[in-house]
Amino acid sequence: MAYETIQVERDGAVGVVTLDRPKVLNALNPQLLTELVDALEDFDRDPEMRCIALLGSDRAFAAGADIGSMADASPIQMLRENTFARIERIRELTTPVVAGVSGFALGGGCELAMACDLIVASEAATFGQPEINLGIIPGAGGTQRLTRAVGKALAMDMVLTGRSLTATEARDAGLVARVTAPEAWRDETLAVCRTIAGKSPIALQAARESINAAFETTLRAGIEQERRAFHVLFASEDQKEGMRAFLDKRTPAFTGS
Ligand code: CO8
Repeated sequence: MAYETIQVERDGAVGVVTLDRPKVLNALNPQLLTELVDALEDFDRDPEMRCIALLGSDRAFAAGADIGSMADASPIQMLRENTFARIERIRELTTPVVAGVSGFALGGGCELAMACDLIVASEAATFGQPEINLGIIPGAGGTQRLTRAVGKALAMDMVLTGRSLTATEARDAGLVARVTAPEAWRDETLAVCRTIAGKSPIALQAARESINAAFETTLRAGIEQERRAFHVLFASEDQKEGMRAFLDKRTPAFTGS
């Protein structure tokens, strides 16, 4: 498939999607969001793809929704196009998605990164929800995912004042999983993806669903869901392989069956 706003490549069992609108710091317009979701869903349908890396450039992961394409929109147009709901499709993928962030992750860019399973960031990354400066609020999950990640005090500070966090601040606050040297963010993101790609895809799916449930249900219901998922994994060949390999002192070869 030929895309105009993203680049797509394969690195073994890792699908790599790179946002590619450099002139506007990867601002997210409807075309980019459509192409991005199409590419992610294509990788997700391919059983050989075990993990997906979502990357920007050194200068910007994404500086937010494309302000030029929204400035004169009417509420009905926004409602009908519902463009930003597309990033919720990431949540429905069965393949894990790791965001690799360098430079700006602002507004919709920060929301897109937060919609991924985890974030690897360059020391030179900044995370923020500056929508308040435009007379709007985050509209793609920012008030929800940011608050769950960093807590009310910091979320209020960021969303009400528009101030950004450095990568280290974002990691310390629980938004970012790993911080790398400025030149290492892409390699580290791909290394994390390759590690994930070597695990059982069935166990990965169960793990993601269970962790996501922690944000969407009660503790008791989440623990019950986790336990059911844990029990079901004993129906998989990968569970037998994983435990046999441990006992045989060899590396397991997971097949996804
Ligand atoms: N939209 C459109 N164009 C943009 C955007 C954007 N969000 N961000 C940067 N650009 C463009 C600039 O207009 C500029 O274009 P040109 O060269 O033609 O003038 C080019 O990118 C380079 O930008 P700057 O010259 O401004 O570069 P600086 O290094 O001086 O500044 C900043 C970089 C700080 C990132 C600055 O560009 C900026 O503040 N950008 C806007 C950030 C922002 O407000 N983001 C929030 C947007 S609203 C939003 O995201 C709502 C979310 C709704 C849900 C979205 C779900 C996907």
